[in-house]
Amino acid sequence: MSHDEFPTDHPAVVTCGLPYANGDLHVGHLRTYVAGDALSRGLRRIGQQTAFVCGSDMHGTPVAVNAAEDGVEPREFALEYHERYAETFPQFNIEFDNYGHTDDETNTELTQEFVRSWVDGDHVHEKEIEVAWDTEEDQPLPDRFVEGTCPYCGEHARGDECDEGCQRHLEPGDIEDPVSTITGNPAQYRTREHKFLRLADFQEYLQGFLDRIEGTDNAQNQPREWIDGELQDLCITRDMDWGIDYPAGADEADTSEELVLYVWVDAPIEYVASTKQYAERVGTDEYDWEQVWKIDGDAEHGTEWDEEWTDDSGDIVHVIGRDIIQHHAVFWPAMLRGAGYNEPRSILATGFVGIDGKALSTSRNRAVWADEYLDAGFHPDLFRYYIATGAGLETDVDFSWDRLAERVNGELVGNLGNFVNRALLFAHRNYDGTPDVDVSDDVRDRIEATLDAFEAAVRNYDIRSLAELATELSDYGNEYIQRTEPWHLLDDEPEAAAQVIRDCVQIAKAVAIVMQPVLPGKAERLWGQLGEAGSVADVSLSTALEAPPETFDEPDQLFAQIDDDHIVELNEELRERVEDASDDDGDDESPDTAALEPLETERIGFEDFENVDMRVGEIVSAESVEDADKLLQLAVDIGYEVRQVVAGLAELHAVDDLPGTRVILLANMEQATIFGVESNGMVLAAGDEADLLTTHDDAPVGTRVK
Ligand code: B3M
Ligand code: ZN
Repeated sequence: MSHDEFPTDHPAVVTCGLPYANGDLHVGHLRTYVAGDALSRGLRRIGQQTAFVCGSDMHGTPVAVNAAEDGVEPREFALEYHERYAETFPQFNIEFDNYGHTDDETNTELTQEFVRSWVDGDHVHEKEIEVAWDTEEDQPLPDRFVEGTCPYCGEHARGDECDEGCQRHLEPGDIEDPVSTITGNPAQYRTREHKFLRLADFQEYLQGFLDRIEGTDNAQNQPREWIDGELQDLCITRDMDWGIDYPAGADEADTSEELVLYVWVDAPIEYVASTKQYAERVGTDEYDWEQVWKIDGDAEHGTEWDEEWTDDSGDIVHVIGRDIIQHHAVFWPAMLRGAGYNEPRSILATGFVGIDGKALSTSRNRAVWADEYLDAGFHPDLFRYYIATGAGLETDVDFSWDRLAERVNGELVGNLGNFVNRALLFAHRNYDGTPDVDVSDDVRDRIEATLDAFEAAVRNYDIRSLAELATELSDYGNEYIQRTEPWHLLDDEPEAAAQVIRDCVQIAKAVAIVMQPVLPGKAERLWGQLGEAGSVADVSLSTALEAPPETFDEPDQLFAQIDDDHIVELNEELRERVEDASDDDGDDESPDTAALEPLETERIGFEDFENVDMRVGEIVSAESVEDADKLLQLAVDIGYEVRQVVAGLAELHAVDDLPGTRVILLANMEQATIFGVESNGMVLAAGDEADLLTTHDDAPVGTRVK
């Protein structure tokens, strides 16, 4: 990794987290891939040699569990999804230079090579551990075959990750109150021999690494807490058939024969494998994958970092979802270092995507699926624009059909599309193309400023700013046309009219170039409307200042208005789907009592109840709590005072909807400090969706609930 400013004179690789080949893609997945795709297009545009690679994650229990549910072999099951993903990504203009999968030969070989290097470097050891076991089925329960309680935060968790709580990785045996997902029985523990990567060997190295990496703040800051104490060993094997075999003969112990490698061993190595496949396809003279990934020299299996290695090595940029930061910022760099590989230069961890102000939930079918979006007939670039500009990369962003229509109609149809169409139509009708005058200094300066901002946004990995450049520029163009009214100048001041139109055609050309990373399909079309030859993807940034063709045809509209009826229909479909899913869950309004918590058998006296001071309150403000995905900090007015309260509502309620909401506050709750924020009371809510308790008439704020 070098820290030279992009473009460096070394090759770079941008990777995206590998989707598990176990289900349909939805807008939550797509956010990360759009960001990775836009960044690689941006890097290329500023002259950086870049490969953009990814692949399907075929192994592990995420695939095995779902394949078993369908009664299909995991390989067959995963391959089918892999093929579907390979088709879906390009439909969103997400164009990987190589899209591989973890179950192929390149990855198998590389993965086993990595493991052998760790063994040679003495970073692997074997030990006996307790693994969860289903006694009825008489089989081990790795990872997603077991569920229980997270030992760190107490939330419901999967065997290997606290997916609903603190997002930590869990080691086999960590989970409390384990239950088999196969039979629903409480799991037993049994002793087994497993292989471990000694992460503690890399502790100091990792501290240095976290100081060096670039990218989103969450990827740099969250792991610091995780590497504070001594690092736990990482169990790299599993009792399963499906996966890459632990390399035979890598060490003396023979227990390894029945073991496969943990899915998180071979998954990130696919980043290397996919880059290698790309290089082999285009020729290693053209793209040197080893320069990107490998370190030459003696220190191959050491645990130190040497700045000198960075001089000539390539740049690795990982774009991932924020739930897998620990794997990428802690385990992965240790895995790389232990095998003599280069470290990532940057990690960009994207926030989640919500649906209509609530958390996306595939089990509740509250999701907008990739195919559904395409079937609705919308151009992929509209989604790309929406998701890239909706929030900063690491912030959660909400998707709703209403908002999509609003943003497309306002910003793409009303602003960008309107500007380029006005400019090109006027130019075509009156000058048959670009008027024969020079661009004015003001417009040249404005375009130059945009090009500088483009470079800065790419260098700062600021996808949102990058995505906003085109509409900012067209806004300027619209304002320019509006102010100068060239249609009034045509007869009396033809030179002035020609100047305005010459400028506007130039602006339209610059718009095509800067919009391309995020709106690649539409940019290509605008490029054609300008009469330009070739692809807009192939030109350099400075082409934006070169004169557009002298002649071009009459342009058509770049974007079409999304109509209300269509949106009403899509909203209705989504609502019905979510309702159907909750009916299936027994989660409707007259719930099946089996799904309810049992009634408390012990009675309390009235005095006990009197000790509980509940008040009618009103939420005055709501904001997120740093590093705590589920929490919100609320200010609740309870008449006497405004209380600061921390509540687990972040994934269930939209922050903007909360102010003004009447709630019931448990006012004499013990004070607590949660994620560093003082909480002075508790907002009452019912059920998994945090249905907030309220009043139904107008009892004033501060009234006691009795
Ligand atoms: N397959 C998907 C996830 O946990 C997982 C990513 C692997 S990246 C090397 O989001
Ligand atoms: Zn947890």
